[in-house]
Amino acid sequence: MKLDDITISKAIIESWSKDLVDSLEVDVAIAGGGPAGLTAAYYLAQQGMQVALFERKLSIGGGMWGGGMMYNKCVFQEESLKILEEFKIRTTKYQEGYYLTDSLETVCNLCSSAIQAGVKVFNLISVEDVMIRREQVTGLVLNWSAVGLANLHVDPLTIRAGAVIDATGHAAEVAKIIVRKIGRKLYTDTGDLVGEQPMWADLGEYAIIENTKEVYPGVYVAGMAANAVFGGPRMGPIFGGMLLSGQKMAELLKKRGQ
Ligand code: 48H
Repeated sequence: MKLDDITISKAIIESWSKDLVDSLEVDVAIAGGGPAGLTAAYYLAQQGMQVALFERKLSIGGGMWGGGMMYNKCVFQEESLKILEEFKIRTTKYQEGYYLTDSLETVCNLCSSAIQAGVKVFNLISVEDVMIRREQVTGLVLNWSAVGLANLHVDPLTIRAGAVIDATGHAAEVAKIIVRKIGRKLYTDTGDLVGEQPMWADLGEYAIIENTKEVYPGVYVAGMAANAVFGGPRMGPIFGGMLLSGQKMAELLKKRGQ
């Protein structure tokens, strides 16, 4: 059969546009496609929620690809093994309590599981603002990452969401936008981002689970963003906390009836 170039273009444009139109009103919108965002997205979709995830970069996976200092291995603790099993990520035991994965396999499995569970992943799109109604975040404001990179003056588009997850990693970008736009009104001691603390893997990994919670009406923080907002230590290349944080987020939103 002869192939028509225009049919190929039409197929892409029509199906991608339909995905975005279908995601204009979702149960949960996630900013950031690192391990925490992908894990939360997967479990939320498994619970039957409509989930859209927006990732600034071309590739999803955030800081996971490079393992520790570009050695592409990730360390996980005992508590996260069940989640790794759920994603069919293979582990090898290093010593009691320490498990290793191939970071590339880890990212690929997280991503394919999330998409196959029904999550719509939009890469190359940045969250640049939030929509707020009566002191509640009700959606995200989006633009092409390329627009920001080229410093072009192009207005964004908006989607509505029952809940928003800030899974933007160390930068905690959604929380920062809220403080910049409406002042220090976060659910932290200061109302502002408390800031990430120095390296301490043991404390950081447990703090992150504790810090995975609502940070402003309608906005929840997961993964590294949770420690940046509520003030927990960083933990280096151990990733169990990120997956456990994503899983906890899905449980929280289930309880909230989102
Ligand atoms: C769209 C955005 C925006 C935006 C950022 O950094 P991540 O991997 O985040 P987590 O929390 O899932 O995982 C953290 C982990 O990778 C890590 O950094 C660890 C464990 N560090 C410990 C240490 O000591 O350093 O992923 C966040 C993703 C990235 O892909 C960003 O590109 C993306 O969010 N992102 N996407 N709109 N405004 N901001």
